[in-house]
Amino acid sequence: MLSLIKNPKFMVISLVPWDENKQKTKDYLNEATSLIQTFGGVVGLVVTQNAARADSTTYIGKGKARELAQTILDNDIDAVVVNDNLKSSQLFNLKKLFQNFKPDIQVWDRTDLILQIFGKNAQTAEAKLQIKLVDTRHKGPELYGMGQMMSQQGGGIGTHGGAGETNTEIMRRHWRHEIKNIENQLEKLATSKFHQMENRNQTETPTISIIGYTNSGKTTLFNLMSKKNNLTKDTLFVTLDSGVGEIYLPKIGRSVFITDTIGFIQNLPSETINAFKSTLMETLNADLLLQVIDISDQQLLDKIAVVEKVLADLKIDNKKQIYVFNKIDKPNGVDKEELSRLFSSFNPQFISAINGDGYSQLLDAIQTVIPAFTL
Ligand SMILES: Nc1nc2c(ncn2[C@@H]2O[C@H](COP(=O)(O)OP(=O)(O)O)[C@@H](O)[C@H]2O)c(=O)[nH]1
Ligand SMILES: [Mg+2]
Repeated sequence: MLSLIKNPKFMVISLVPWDENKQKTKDYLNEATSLIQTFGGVVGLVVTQNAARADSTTYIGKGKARELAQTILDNDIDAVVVNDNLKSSQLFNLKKLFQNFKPDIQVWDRTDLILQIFGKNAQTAEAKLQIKLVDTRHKGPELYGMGQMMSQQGGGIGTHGGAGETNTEIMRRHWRHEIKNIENQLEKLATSKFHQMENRNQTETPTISIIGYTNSGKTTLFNLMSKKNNLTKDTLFVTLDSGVGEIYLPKIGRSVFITDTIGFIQNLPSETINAFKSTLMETLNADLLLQVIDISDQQLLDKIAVVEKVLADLKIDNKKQIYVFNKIDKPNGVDKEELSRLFSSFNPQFISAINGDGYSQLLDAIQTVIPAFTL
């Protein structure tokens, strides 16, 4: 299994439609890189393919796929991420083609990558089941395709598909049964989970969770705060096992725990939203949320709205929050005065997690919030 390999090396494949603007493509690729790093992998190679539309059978076209299969071998790639949501037949065909060259190659689309990240972070039975449910649904048509293949092979000797149809039916039935089974287990778990979080002992060490979109700088801020500066941006094996730190706050004379979280993801595939919520939920048993926002991101208002919506859905929108506008060292940021005015009730802070600007003000802000809800 891939998660056992240290620093698995990834190839990212991205299809660039002719009419797509360059910045959008770049953002999407940056996000893929960030996601792969969150998984614990290294991006070894990025391949972009200009095409008007995706190939219906292999997504990138058979010729290109053969060429890339050789590239995979030459560069010792462990896993391929196609940075899009593919039809499961496209993914299946591409995987088969690559596996002819390298049998143990992993081939994921964007949904698979996201599920793999959730899978690494999920602790509770509920989150694990939610992930399994999406994964099973996502793979279903592929299993079904295998059934069809077997039916073609099995039905070859004058049986006109008799035995084969049975195979297909067995596969489908198994798939449906599996989904029903997971749904039943989830139903059993669904009771009172939201209330478990509320009974926190106020005398415990307070916890701060860093939330926000992928690539906003959560991990960079986490490293700055917890002084785990050995995890620089070049250290690519940043696992979330190391995602809990402790800092001492001198003005209030106490320590707090700080946790990094899986980030929000742009265009999260809709079928993964429950799995995401359930995985995120586990990390949000905190006294204070720091919402990190990339100030150079022109879509930042939309992204804040998505985060707030998810917090409201999870019924944790009553938590104390500080909005941390990050990357103020970048020249093209959104206007600070405007943001201060818009979000005055969220104690907005402006920092550069990379060079430390604004960090002491952020610490001051944290220390004015923390005592407000301890005994
Ligand atoms: N210019 C600039 N880049 C930053 C800053 N903070 C983070 N980054 C970069 O943004 C990218 C994503 O950072 P990361 O901490 O991994 O984001 P995460 O996905 O939210 O954990 C990395 O390339 C960082 O080096 C900052 O304050 N200024
Ligand atoms: Mg991160």
